[in-house]
Amino acid sequence: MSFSKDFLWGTATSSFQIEGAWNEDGKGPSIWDDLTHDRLGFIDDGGTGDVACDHYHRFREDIALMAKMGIKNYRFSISWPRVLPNGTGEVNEAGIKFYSDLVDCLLENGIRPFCTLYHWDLPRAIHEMGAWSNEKMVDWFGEYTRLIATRLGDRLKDYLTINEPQCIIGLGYDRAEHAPAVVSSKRDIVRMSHILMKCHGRAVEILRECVPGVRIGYAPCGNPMVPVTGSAADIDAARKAYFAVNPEHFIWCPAWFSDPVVLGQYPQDALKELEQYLPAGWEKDLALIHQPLDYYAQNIYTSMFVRAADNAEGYEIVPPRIGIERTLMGWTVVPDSLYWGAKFLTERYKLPLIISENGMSCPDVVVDGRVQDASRISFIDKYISGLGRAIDEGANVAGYFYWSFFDNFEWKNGYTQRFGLVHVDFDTQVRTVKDSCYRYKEIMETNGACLK
Ligand code: GCO
Repeated sequence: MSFSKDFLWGTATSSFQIEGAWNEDGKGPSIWDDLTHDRLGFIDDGGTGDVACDHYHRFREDIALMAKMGIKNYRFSISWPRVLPNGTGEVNEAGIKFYSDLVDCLLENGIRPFCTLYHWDLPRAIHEMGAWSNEKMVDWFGEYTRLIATRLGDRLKDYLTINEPQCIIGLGYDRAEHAPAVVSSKRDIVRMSHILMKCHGRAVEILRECVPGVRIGYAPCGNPMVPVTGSAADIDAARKAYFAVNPEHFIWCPAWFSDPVVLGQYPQDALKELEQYLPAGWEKDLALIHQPLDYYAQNIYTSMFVRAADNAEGYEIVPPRIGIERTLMGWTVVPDSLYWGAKFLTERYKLPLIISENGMSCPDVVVDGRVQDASRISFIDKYISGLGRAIDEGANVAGYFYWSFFDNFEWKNGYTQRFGLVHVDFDTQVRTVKDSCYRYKEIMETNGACLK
């Protein structure tokens, strides 16, 4: 399999899911602190981010372990309220020092840092001022970005602006399954999406202004559509289904959040129904939203199946076959997800693609000091092989980041889901390297050749 020699093999995490130290050294509260503390019964096991993996205190050991396991690229996120406790204004120097030390430590260990600016831990103060509903959000996000760029940009060159806008807006303000867990009108949701994309654009402008040699991406999600057969008709149907914007589920359609950012226009099928909700003068914002990017990142875990159909859409969704393998989350294991995702996304967006998350949760247990997670090994092997095939057939893929380096706080599911390559005992904070981590090390070291 022909992964290029500078292919970016890595792992990913996010601040709220691993750091803990939720109120230490001047950090301000985030909407996830508030949700997990205030809404009894909301999180499956009552978990909070108060301690999580205690990474704030253990980052040096954690990074040493990463280095030992052959990780060369690491995607983490910055907690906005840790560096700006009130969202804007006064800077928390201790928070900046934490991320500065983290970046130094990564570089000393030969690991290239990739920073996600926003992975969901919004400062409470910003929430109270209206967040994505308020046009001023663009300035607040800009101020935060400028702080990171000016303080860390001498060493930190790789940035992803916003993680999964679909989940931020769709789970946070529509389905109310994630913080701040409020239900909003369709009009508000459309406007929030638009402001969010402006925040992305503003961040890109500021990063380019402040960080020499910067490389920037954007990390939406969107499960690919996989054709049920290799026929040209089914492949066309899958492509169509993947990028169609259904006005009822528009939030979850990849084109809704990616076409404006990468192509500079809203998808036509979306505008028909949704233009009425966009703020007046939305067209002139497209210049800000549509900034040049160095790569397009996408988080991909599973897929839906599609075939050609004789109906108005020209396609239909086919249920997964009975008995299909599933992760502990219940997500179907579809090894061709990365194959089709890579093909369709590079074809449409024409940017080097980074798979910024991919992985599976399993009911892992430590037995005699070992975690034998054969199903995760099989998952990684098959998904990465699919990615390799897409590359062999011409897809421009720059990297792959396994989610996640270690078990962590899985949002509404608390600590009931284990996605890590490294097991964490949440009573003792003992880390145990899983068998899959050794396998991934081998894949990275051989640049995919061991998959043959
Ligand atoms: C997301 C996030 C991660 C999750 C991971 C597993 O996709 O929800 O980016 O924070 O933990 O995807 O669900």
